[in-house]
Amino acid sequence: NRHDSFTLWFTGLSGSGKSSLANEVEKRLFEMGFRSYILDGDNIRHGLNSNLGFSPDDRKENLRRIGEVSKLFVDAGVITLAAFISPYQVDRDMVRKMFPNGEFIEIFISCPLEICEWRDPKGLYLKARKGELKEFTGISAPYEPPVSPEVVIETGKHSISECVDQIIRYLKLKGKI
Ligand code: GGZ
Repeated sequence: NRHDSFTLWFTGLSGSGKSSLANEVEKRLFEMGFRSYILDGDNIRHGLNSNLGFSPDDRKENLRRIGEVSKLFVDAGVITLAAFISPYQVDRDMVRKMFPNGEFIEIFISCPLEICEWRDPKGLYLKARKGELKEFTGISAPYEPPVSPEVVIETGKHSISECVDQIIRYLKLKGKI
């Protein structure tokens, strides 16, 4: 039933594991017969939102558009997995309000800055420390941890497959899948 679709909103620092987890969750959903689609920096910031940067206003507009796109997918019956830092509580709340109750599931990818910085998969933290990247989340721009996320995942403490299991368990528990 297409009306049973929903958005999984992954929020967390760069390098916390949002995209990796979203990819693994998508695989599991696919195996279970659900259609889903991942929205992330690669397919949104390079296209639809290529005119936006990382100022607070641009991040807000980035997330507003992503919220609208997520709604379209949910309307089409596709589960959306949105993986964006989304550092501000007010912006996440704005997106939450676009959805009926229960259709916006906020997943806080909680991982200490030190671990994200140590992973530094793209070398961005190093650049930010050197001052070559302005307004970098966690270094020179804030990250506000979610006040009441539906799920908290600690990627620094558990394996990827344990983290995926935790999300799938939550979705089953809530009767979403
Ligand atoms: C944060 C930045 C920045 C700055 C470039 N601050 O690890 P990544 O590379 O692949 O993910 C980060 C991505 C963040 O974009 P989002 O659309 O998720 O951000 S937000 O939700 O706040 O709008 C990082 C890269 O873009 N990146 N400059 N200054 N991340």
